[in-house]
Amino acid sequence: MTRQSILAILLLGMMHAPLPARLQTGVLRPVSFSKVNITDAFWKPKIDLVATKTLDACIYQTEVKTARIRNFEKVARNQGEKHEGIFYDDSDVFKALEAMAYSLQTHPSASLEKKCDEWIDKIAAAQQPDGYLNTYYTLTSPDKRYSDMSMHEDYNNGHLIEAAVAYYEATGKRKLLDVAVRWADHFDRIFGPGKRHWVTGHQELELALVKLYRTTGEKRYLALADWLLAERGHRHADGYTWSQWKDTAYAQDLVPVKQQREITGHAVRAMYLYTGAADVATHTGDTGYLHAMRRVWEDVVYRNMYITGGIGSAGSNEGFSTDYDLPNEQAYCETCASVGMVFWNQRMNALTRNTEYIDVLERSLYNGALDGLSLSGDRFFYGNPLASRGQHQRREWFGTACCPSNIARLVASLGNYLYASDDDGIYVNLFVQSETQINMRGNNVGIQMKTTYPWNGAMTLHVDPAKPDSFGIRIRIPGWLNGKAVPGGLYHMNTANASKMPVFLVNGKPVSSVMRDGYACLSRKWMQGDRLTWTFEMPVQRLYARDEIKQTKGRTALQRGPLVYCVEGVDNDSAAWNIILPENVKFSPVPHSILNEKVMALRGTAPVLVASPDGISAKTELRTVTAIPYYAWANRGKTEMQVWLPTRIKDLKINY
Ligand code: FUB
Ligand code: ZN
Repeated sequence: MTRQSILAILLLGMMHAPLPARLQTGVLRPVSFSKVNITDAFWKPKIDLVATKTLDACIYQTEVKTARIRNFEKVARNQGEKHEGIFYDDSDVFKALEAMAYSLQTHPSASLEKKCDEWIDKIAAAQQPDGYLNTYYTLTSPDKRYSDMSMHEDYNNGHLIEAAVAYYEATGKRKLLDVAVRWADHFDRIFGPGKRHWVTGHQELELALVKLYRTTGEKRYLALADWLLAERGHRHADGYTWSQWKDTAYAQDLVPVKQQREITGHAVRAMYLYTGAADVATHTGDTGYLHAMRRVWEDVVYRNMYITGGIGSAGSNEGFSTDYDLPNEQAYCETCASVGMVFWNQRMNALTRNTEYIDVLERSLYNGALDGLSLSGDRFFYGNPLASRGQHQRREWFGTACCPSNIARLVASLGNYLYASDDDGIYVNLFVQSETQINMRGNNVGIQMKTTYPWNGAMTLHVDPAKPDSFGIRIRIPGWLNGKAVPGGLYHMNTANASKMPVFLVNGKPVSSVMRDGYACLSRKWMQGDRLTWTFEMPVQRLYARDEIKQTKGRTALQRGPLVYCVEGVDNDSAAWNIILPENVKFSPVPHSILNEKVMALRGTAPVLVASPDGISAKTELRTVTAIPYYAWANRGKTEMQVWLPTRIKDLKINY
């Protein structure tokens, strides 16, 4: 029996599971970004910016301003020099390398490749004869290796593996891959069934090992990833100092992964864990992970996610607190956590073919994650609050610098998230102007998407099979189009009951489609040069939150297409906390510039609380209010900002 058919049987066995998705055989195959040429007016400049600015910033910080690269040099010199920085700083080197590798595929650059090779030589020189690699322990206390599961030795090298795979794919050069393989083999010799337990204090290695398995074909890596997942929830970490958190929920070690029902603890750890579990399930067909992940996903999306797709409201654990506790000004919403949402939701979509996951992915991508990167490309947000009195500012770097290279690698590899395929058809998940070729059962199909999304919903998809062929094109119908802000209804839209299904035209003639799990499926014999067109209406939508979220009570937010909006003082007479949006205030899209970024702002006339000339009382006065896409705030100096605005004067609270 083939792996495919085993997976088919396992998945069919889940037909009675409480999963809304229709489970089918196999999993979707996302089209790799290396096969997608993005020409999009929104994303292409951002991908270019990462190549020209963000990576330079990462390189400068990694090798000049901080000792991250110097630590590797010190290990290689072996002169008893001191480690500088934090024990997980190696991971930032690897994550930057991964982003550089992705960028090399879309922006070949001899100097960038030379820089990568230089770093790789230094990394390789720091690897110990037995394969061990970690600058902190090697310089500080080599005798304490693997004595504390919270110390990120495996997390760091998970990022090594991801970088190695990316660089090998970009250049065909094996040196870093060989380092990664040596480390993985070394780890595999020590940990595993019948060997030592390892309950990582920061998940990441699991998903990395699946990548290593895919690249090398070595099944041991997949088995090791599966074993690492199975280690959780059995108190194997007792006696190890990683229980510094005491609360084992922090690193999702409270119960075995397959029994998990609730989201707990540190948000980035959780996202990497579930991404790894989905990757393992993709290859093993283990439905236990899928069931658990659906339950946990519902807990995230139905009760614990911001309207921006950001997650992890509390700074104390960089993660989740209690259900519906979603403060705005104090929102933690780490950039890495939104990046993790993109990773995890893509895998869930591939496993289930359900667009709910892409709706969430799109929300996190365009809002919570993209907000982490400045319009200049060289300033970053670590946390992404939904309200500010002007105290927040993007920064050049951070002591814990996980976010800059994370957003860089996501944007550099954006093409990964647009298209997917299976044996029956092609899936269009995100709407980004681009071209690709997809192999449909041996027939090469050229795909070209034309759009100015997210500003406008008009779409043209050129479908160009090498030979006329029957297959499906499945277009994701975004949830927001039909007034469904988020799956589960944590937020709802004023257009909740309106159905805005677009009319699909092939070569100008209407064609019928069938809705399945959020996709409009168009099955037909596609001919060379076929042109599929449709338009998503993009009204300005008002959003409201469930009453359980006390911080958004009596408030409303604005969204258009996939973009969540905010009001920023710089566009509104220096203030954003005095604006009221009663139901009757209408907003219209207007072209607007934020530095060099051309956006559609939303403009309306709304009551604004202003002080009387006597300075004692205040009154409302109607003023023009401008809202901008949330991702673009905090690029023009320190200024007030709010995503959620009160609908009545009594809700103009100072604290929320
Ligand atoms: O622990 C490494 C990284 O630092 C985590 O992923 C981030 O959340 C930050 O805590
Ligand atoms: Zn981070």
